[in-house]
Amino acid sequence: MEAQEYLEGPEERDRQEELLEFGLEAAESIRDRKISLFARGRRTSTDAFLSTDFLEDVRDLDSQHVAFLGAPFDGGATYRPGTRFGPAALRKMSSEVGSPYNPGMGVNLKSSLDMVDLGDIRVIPSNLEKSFDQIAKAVSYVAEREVFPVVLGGDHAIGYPDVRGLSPYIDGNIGIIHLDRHSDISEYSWDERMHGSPFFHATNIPNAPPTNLVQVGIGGWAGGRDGLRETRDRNATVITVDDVDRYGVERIIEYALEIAWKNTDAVWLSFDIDVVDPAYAPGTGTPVAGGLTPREILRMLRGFAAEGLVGMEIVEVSPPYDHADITALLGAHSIMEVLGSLVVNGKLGRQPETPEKPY
Ligand SMILES: [Mn+2]
Repeated sequence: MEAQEYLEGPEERDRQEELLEFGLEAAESIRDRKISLFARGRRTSTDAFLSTDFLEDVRDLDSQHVAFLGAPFDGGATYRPGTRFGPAALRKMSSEVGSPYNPGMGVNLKSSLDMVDLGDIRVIPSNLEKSFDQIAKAVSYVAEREVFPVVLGGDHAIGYPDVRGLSPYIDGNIGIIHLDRHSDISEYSWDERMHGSPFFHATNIPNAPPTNLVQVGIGGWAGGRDGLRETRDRNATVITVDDVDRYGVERIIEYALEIAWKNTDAVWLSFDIDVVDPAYAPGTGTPVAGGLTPREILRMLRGFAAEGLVGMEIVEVSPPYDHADITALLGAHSIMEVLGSLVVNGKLGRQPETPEKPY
């Protein structure tokens, strides 16, 4: 008890107050006001995404092009958890193996984009709704500053607060391109707004109409009937893996963009890694055989980003089920593919002088 007196002296308390200011004030529903919006001091990842700068004082977010923010939350998983370690694995693989340069696309992300990593949002592991409040507030903070958010999940429950945080900062309507083997549009799973339910609640937001929701990759021996019924009743669009086989990736890109952009001012990308076949992406909680290949998904991501996006999330990367980090690697490269396409197509950052345009 004596030791505690000097170990937690005024200096320590000043530091705690400073970190609270750096990490911003938490959402209103958080009772303990010593909890900040972004985790400070206690880092959950050793590297910032793509070895970018870690922004310790979140108040310094200003005119950067891109902000990476982790949502290490897996309280929405109905069965196999582990995605709380997703942000750390994505950061690690992007920093250790990823290069910001892609000669095929003719882009160097580091010279074309000012990127920062805000670290992780302080989620409340046992409480979906409080975590939603924190995540929505964090995304709002980024969107308000017109910075492109890349949210590193976490399970797909975060899909709802991500759109909720974004929606007030879009003048008109938002379209959603949702890549997934599961439709994730039931009102509840196990009586709560878990990872099978984000798009029910997201498309209840007035400026995120379900008619602009396009779900790509749905199918296989997964998911409930409720979800598909909701999709049908709400006039959302489902494109199956069989559709991709039948019409080809190029036609699917065109069709999805047409739906997402119909009378909207912005499009949000929600990428569930389980849309990729478990042979390539085993590190996920709810794998389904017969998914897309990495080549198909990377081409699709380039195509979707070519028309511009307002932000993206990557969800369901679950390192405890991964092998040789291949799922996290694919996740990291997917994000880079989106950013590269946004740059070469003049939608974000500074274009290279002689851009190659695969799209
Ligand atoms: Mn899924």
